[in-house]
Amino acid sequence: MTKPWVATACILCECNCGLEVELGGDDGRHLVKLRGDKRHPSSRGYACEKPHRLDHYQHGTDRITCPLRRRADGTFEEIDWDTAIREVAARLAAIRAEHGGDALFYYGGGGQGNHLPGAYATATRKALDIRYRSSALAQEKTGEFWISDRMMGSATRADFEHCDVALFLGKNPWHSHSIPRARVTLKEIAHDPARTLIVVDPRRTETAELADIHLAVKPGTDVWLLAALLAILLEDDRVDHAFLAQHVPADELATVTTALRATSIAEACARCGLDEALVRRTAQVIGSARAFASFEDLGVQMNRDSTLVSYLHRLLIVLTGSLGKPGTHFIPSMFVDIGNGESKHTSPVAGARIVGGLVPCNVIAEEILTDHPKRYRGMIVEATNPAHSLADSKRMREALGSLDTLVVIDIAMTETARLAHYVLPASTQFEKAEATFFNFDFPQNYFHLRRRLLDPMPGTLPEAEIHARLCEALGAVTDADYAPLRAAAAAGHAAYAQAALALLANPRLSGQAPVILYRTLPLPDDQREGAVIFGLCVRAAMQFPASLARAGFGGAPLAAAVALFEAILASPSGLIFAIDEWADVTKRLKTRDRKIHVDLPDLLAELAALPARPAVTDADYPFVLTAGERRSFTANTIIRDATWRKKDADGALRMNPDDALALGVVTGAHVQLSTRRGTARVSVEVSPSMQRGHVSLPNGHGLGHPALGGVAPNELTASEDRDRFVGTPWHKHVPARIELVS
Ligand SMILES: Nc1nc2c(c(=O)[nH]1)N[C@H]1C(S)=C(S)[C@@H](COP(=O)(O)OP(=O)(O)OC[C@H]3O[C@@H](n4cnc5c(=O)[nH]c(N)nc54)[C@H](O)[C@@H]3O)O[C@H]1N2
Ligand SMILES: Nc1nc2c(c(=O)[nH]1)N[C@H]1C(S)=C(S)[C@@H](COP(=O)(O)OP(=O)(O)OC[C@H]3O[C@@H](n4cnc5c(=O)[nH]c(N)nc54)[C@H](O)[C@@H]3O)O[C@H]1N2
Ligand code: SF4
Ligand SMILES: [Mo]
Repeated sequence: MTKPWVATACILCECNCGLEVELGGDDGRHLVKLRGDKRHPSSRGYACEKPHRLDHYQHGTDRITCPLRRRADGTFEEIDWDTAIREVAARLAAIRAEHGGDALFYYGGGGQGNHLPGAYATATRKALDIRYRSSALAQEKTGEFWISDRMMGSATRADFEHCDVALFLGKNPWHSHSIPRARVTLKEIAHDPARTLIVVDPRRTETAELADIHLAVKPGTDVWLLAALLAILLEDDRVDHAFLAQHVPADELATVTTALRATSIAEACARCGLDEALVRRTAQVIGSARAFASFEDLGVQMNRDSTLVSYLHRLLIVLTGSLGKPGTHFIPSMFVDIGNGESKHTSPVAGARIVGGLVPCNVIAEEILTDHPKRYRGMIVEATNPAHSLADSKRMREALGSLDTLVVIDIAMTETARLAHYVLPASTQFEKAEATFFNFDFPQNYFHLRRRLLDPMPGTLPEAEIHARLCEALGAVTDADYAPLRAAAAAGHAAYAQAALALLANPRLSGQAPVILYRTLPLPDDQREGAVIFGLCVRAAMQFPASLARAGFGGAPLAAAVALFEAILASPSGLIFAIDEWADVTKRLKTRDRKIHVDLPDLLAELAALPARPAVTDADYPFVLTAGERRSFTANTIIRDATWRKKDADGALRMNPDDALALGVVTGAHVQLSTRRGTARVSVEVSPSMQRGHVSLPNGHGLGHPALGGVAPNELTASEDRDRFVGTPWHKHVPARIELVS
């Protein structure tokens, strides 16, 4: 029995490309055929090779279908939902009663395509007075966000479709995507003689193969390349004076210019292993671009000097005036500000800088494994697998295992769930309404509320329901609180909106808004979990009225919000919710004086100290391991079943041919790979794409019990190997040793 094509989205990377699915199989619950959805406003029919095997997610291994409670001997017993909710609420409330909400920690909230759980979890956090939290963003993007916030008051994204010069810094979008329709856009830039594609990557990646200029830096030395590029731009006077005069305070510009000119260009090029003439040509191309778009990602953000690199990269954008013009950088209208880089607090035990409300992932274990009175004692982990994905799995396991109470909300029995006191089984992303908040398009931005394709697997619940039950069990919200809105709902969305605004003005209830909306807003079953979006529509209508109006949602804020919400419900493939104007980008700078602040003294001091710093070398660990590369069939740990991979099932260690020859190994041979933190047996893939001395392992492998398919990369990483400003890990630069196995 087959059904007609239905609209949904891919959940394997942050692009969330629109898909159409044909359901079938014996029970009608299999994702039998998938294709790109032409009606999706962002992906417009595009899809890569991965979603065709999405049924491996829906029918994944290790699926859990009953709440589990850990017994004293470490095994699990099945319990009913009422018991699970009651006991979880009681145990977390007891920790709060004794030690305060600061002793509870929330981690996660969503992966690549499922961000509604995080929105509902805000109610649970509020109900438990949880202040400290984090997510995977705090092991990748917080450096960039912090720098962007200090310089511009906001994070930016770039318009690769319309640029003439594109720069990818430590990023391989051919495989990792992160920009809409990545392969189409990359090929367009590469094949147009008037446009230039620049890739900075030690490896000759698939993207680098397409590039006009591939800068194969020595691993971990991007900071030198950026310093050189900036110094050359200034020397050649290829900066955008008009832009700078308008947006950058003159005294700050003078300070920064002086600091950047101090770099010895020849020395910097030597340090990053590049020919000075090539670097000069690159600076010239960037400096004379009509529209320069750039993207830094994990190759630099999970590497040495990551925050300094983010700063220098941002200076490159600012000095070339690459903001607020088509083909350059922009600040999108967003439902949820994903790029928040504010930093006002530090973590309670390690004193680590909290950026955008997120405690650095690399200090979480430290915040638990201590007898410090402010340590975290209870934790909720939702839609993420920190025992596998965060640095130093051994230490992470020890930390998670030592908590008084660990609650995991996941669809599968993950490495983290195995350490939990309670495991709450969630419905998959095709068994509930879902959405992504990774909507970064410009000037037209989109939103897509995906409808439920399948009924929840019996025994599982969508997170919205889990959080509602937890908040009710905690007494944060009651049936009596719902009554006025249930009454108003009968009179339609406009009356409901009025009543909701009045009710949520009550400070006791405002924090419960997601749960209250979920419990009182009548929605079709296949969109129920979309209730929280109603609140976000109201916020967007207040924040971006002109952008919404241009997309057809004008008028008084409440009326605009209702119209937008109804349009979202009526658009199964997503819709354009905001239309912006390039001229408004610089008006969105959220610094107090709306200027761009380039003078960051702490980072300039770091830059000045570079030349005196010796290069990192370690005779015992002569290789640099990139632990966690994106490849054709990797998707973080979203699919736990290794058989979904059509290629590279055991996640080979890539190695340069000369290194392989020196070691006497060939493709398929096994070697022992050791770091200061761990050892693994890996198979080798000899690859001319690698530099000598540089080896790489894929991300997301080594799942399951016993591990299937490859090495879990974080068995090899250490939590203290991290950036000194924001604590992001150095996963792309792990000193390693390789030995033969008999
Ligand atoms: N197929 C696939 N796509 C994904 C994901 C996935 O798991 N699989 N995950 C998604 C997620 S969560 C993210 S955050 C993004 C990440 O996307 P990317 O950052 O593009 O992913 P990576 O492959 O981890 O790292 C990018 C590049 O960094 C390079 N690199 C290593 N060392 C250095 C260095 O010293 N300098 C420079 N300049 N480069 C270096 C590597 O060779 C690699 O090509 O991908 C997303 N897309
Ligand atoms: N060494 C090394 N480590 C890395 C990286 C690296 O490059 N190198 N990359 C890092 C990066 S950039 C990222 S973003 C992280 C990602 O790592 P994590 O933050 O751990 O995220 P995912 O792998 O996406 O985890 C998804 C989890 O959500 C569960 N899940 C799927 N659907 C649902 C659902 O609908 N509801 C619920 N409740 N759960 C669901 C899955 O079963 C899985 O356990 O990994 C990081 N770890
Ligand atoms: S680019 Fe990302 S979201 Fe789009 S189809 Fe590929 S994996 Fe899925
Ligand atoms: Mo990520």
